[in-house]
Amino acid sequence: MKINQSEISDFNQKVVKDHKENFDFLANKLTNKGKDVNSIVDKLAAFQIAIPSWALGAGGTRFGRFSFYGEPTNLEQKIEDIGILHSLTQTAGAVSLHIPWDIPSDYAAIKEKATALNIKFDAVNSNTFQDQQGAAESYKYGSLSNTSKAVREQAIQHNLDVIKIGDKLGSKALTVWLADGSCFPGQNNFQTAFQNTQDSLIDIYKGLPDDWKLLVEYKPYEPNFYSTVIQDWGASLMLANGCGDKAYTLVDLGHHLPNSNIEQIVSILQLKGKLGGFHFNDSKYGDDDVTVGSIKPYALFLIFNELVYGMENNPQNPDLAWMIDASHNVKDPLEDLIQSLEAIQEAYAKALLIDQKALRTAQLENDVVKCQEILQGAYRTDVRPLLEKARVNAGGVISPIDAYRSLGVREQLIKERGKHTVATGL
Ligand code: PSV
Ligand code: MN
Repeated sequence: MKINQSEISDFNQKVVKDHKENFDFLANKLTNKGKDVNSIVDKLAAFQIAIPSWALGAGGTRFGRFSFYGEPTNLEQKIEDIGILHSLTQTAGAVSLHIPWDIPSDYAAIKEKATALNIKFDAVNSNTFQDQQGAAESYKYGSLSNTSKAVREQAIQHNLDVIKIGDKLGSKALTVWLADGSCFPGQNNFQTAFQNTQDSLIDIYKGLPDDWKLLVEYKPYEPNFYSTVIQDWGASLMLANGCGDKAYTLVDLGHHLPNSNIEQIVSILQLKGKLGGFHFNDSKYGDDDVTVGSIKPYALFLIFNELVYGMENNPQNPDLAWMIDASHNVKDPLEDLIQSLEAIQEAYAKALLIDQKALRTAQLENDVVKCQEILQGAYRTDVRPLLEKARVNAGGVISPIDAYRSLGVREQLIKERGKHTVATGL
């Protein structure tokens, strides 16, 4: 299924009057405060977020999975789904492949499909947290950190293969997330596990094309519950530094212990030029992977405040690979992704409204109350008309969820694909 431009214009026609009134009202207010509204709208339109290839089907928990009708069954259909998201929102212009879940069978055809839908191939993700059918070695006791050289070599080779796959598609980064760790005290020698991981990552790094990045993701626990080899940003940064200039830390919002100050982590990594990628989701307890902004939108805004500061003041930090890393059991995955995309853009827009100069002055004067007023003043602004404008300018719809429903997208997908289809992934 493909949404065409006339369906988008017909939909927009119905709601454009409301949008215009709301936008003009907000644009006037912001202009009076000295904001350059057009430049904010342009920045929003330029901000593209990759959709992971595994998030288009219904997510699951370790207790079960309830499938959703009309799920995509192959990579072509997954790209089509991202095409739908992108034509509605104009913010999902990239896909992040998880290998081996989504190895293209026909590279030329998949590239052609993606190009036609204006979708780029962002970071590719390796998977050494599951055993693959027919594999000689098992990752039960770890992959890049394993005490067995044969297991480490298999895991290294897998990552090198993933780079090759990504290279054929135009990707420029490899994301490595390891489940490696231990479930019981005494099970692992921490130093050996860490050193093995470093050595393995260096071997992978050696196979990285010159214009690629290696993104090292961290996570404190799960699936291992006593220790994880790359447990936090410090471990990730040490490993990245041990590899070289093209290796960076990747922050996933759900990969922190409760109450961690993620905005501070993000800020310091940018200062050091070492923040390479970002996975969006939200959580209440752990790595819950629920819709972005559904639980802690203010925390997301504070993180974006630091990201915006870094993007404007830290030329030593490269452009980031942005990806949504969320999926669960109860929503239509496409509606869920639309909500996540909207929440990301909203937090970004609010962060762009922060008067950085006034904030800096208030900080220098230790005017704590003023600092809070500046942040919360931006946060309390309803920026949705700016998002609508950015979408319309780029050829998208004013309100994506409403359009998705009124165009009957899911019904159409069920008609095309059938009810009982299952997507690859977790
Ligand atoms: C691990 O929890 C993670 O965040 C990694 O990014 C994986 O690639 C992804 O989720 C999918 O399992
Ligand atoms: Mn992640």
